[in-house]
Amino acid sequence: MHFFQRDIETMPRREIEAIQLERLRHLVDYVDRNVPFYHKRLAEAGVTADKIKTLSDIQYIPYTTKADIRDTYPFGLFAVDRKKIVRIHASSGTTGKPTVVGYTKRDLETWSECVARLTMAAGATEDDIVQICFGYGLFTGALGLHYGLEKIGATVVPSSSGNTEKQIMLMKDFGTSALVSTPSYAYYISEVARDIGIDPRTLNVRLGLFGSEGCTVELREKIEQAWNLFATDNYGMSELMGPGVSGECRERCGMHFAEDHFLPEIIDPESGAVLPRGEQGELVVTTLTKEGIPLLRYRTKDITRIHYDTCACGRTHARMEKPTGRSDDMLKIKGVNVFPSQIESVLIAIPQVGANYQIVLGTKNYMDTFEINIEVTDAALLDHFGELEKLQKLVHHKLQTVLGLDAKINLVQPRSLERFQGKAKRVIDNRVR
Ligand code: DLL
Repeated sequence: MHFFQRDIETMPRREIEAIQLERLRHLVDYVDRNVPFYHKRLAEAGVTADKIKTLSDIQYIPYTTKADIRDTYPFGLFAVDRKKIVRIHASSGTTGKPTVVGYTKRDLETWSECVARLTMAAGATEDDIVQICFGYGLFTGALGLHYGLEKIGATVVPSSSGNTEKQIMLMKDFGTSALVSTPSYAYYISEVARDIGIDPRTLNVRLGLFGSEGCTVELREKIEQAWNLFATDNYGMSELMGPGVSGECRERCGMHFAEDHFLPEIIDPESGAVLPRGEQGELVVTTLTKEGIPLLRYRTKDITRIHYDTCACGRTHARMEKPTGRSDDMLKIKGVNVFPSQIESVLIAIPQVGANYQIVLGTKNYMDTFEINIEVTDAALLDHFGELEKLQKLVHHKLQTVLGLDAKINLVQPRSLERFQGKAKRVIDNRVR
């Protein structure tokens, strides 16, 4: 069993909790002094660092939401001078603007340590050649795994996503032994390999480091059989850091939190009340050590449960179950976060189409398909092929700019989509996982 930081990862619970308390108190003071938004929030709630005497006193601190990050776009929640920020990442927001996060040099160091821990817990070593098939860019997945894996001494192949046949060629030629991707892309690569006459089991890939989207036990088994590999899951989100928040060890009985850096809580998503240990609810996380954009009690919207007993691997850090869903309407399509409201605001700004639309998601070759049916405002348009094609291209382009995703656009007759008495059901999710 390999550990990246054995002493920390196997530390007795009361020591973990002592570190968390000390860091929490420091954090409250830090954001109070450095982030005007938190200064105001904490003052309104009457919270100061010396009021935090035990970990449960965290309950007096108000929650932070994605809307708070959006309202302070782009750098309003940063706690350091912009000069100290050495990297920016971003993920989708609920409106056209992304959710922006910034890292100091120390944040990048912590990030790679957290990722190093989870990759070693999953079984990666310096002997591995690891192909990273996440898209490199503002998305945290690729660069996050990249630096963590370099830290453990693995050989990193930053092949990015797409161009699947080339990915397979590199795997074969380089002897890639571990694969970083979404679970659905991992399965898709195996299908393409078969199509071009290569049995993926004959490739050398023995370990899967999957994350960024959910994966059922059934899909995991399919992937393992297709590749003859050991599949592990890891969880994270851009606002908290990216990957590195939690990850599975070889026991695969939950994803170990990096509890010295992240303090998790579970709350009732409706009432906001903190739930007793072991209950299922929305995950709320406080970043204990971040300098660039520290967050107090961030509502992740992911629904899960946390276990605190020591794992058979020896790690004492709490384990979170695979999220079963979300308490908001965010969709993960082809690994990209999409809010229906983003689509709506694009469509509303185009006069030739109405605000009536329907998002249809499906599965083809184990990958997501993404179509949007949109009513045009003037039926006459449907008889003019040239005009229709122009409009289709315009809608496609505008959505691509905002979402970073290709959607198949179907323009349909006015009033042809279903109408709803109550809350509109705009998403039809036929995906099989
Ligand atoms: O997906 C960070 C990441 C990259 C994690 C690579 C692991 C590997 P975001 O794009 O901000 O960040 O999306 C965060 O994705 O709130 C969950 O809803 C979902 N998610 C992430 N990991 C998992 C997972 C990255 N292992 C959102 N299982 C989160 C289920 C996941 N859902």
